[in-house]
Amino acid sequence: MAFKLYNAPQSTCSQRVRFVLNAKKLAFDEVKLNLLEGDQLTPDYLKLNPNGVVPTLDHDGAIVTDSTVITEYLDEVVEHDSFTPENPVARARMRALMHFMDEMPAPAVRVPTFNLAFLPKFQAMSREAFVAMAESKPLRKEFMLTMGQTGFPKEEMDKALARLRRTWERMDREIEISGGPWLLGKDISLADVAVMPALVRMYDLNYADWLDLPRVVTWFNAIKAHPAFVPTYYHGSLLTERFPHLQAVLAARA
Ligand SMILES: N[C@@H](CCC(=O)N[C@@H](CS)C(=O)NCC(=O)O)C(=O)O
Repeated sequence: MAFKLYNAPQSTCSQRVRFVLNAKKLAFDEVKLNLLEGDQLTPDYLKLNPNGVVPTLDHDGAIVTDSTVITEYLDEVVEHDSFTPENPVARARMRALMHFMDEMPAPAVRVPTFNLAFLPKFQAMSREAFVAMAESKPLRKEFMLTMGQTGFPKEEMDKALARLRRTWERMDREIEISGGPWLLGKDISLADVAVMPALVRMYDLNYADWLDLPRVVTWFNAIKAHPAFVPTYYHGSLLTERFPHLQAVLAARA
């Protein structure tokens, strides 16, 4: 079995897939795309992933897209170190949580990410170049045009942060119900993997507003201690490692 992963080091969706590959100890050829340079929008890449986003998995020539779909696919084709409960009710619960993660924290983290880390790059572009770049994005055109070159207004930031806070509270309730330490109980599942990058991102951006939720604190420590965590978050995977200007932005906010 040969796996090739088209992804980006700092991409939260890519981090989900790298975590599962690493946890299953699967060797993979990593193709790193520079999303700010538009590598995800080239005609060749769009043939693989018409959404113009990462990650994309090539498994012996079969192309699989969308991070939650890829993690489920990997767990189906490689059975060892399973992330999926056997019981169909528990499996349905896991999938419902994965949908929740895709609906709530995954889009919400984009707002602080773009405002704090990516905006300087877009501000340095001419208006024409920025609009052309936004227009070329199959999935994120409206998102980019709404952000514009001045960034999302405070109101949008506040809404995104509120959605993230509600995510941590939901995690806290799920862990309480399941008995923890993971969302579904004693075994880690794909639902944990789905939310992991949102917490890592917000921690990196100095917005870890779950410290009053001890179950979530314990969960975060547990995922950081998982053997797949360090190989997934190799140097350059955190925004503060990739964008040195962020240190000053975060210091000014503190
Ligand atoms: N639902 C997709 C979303 C993928 C996605 O939004 N990827 C981001 C990085 S995390 C991306 O490639 N963005 C490129 C862009 O905005 O042009 C998934 O989970 O794979």
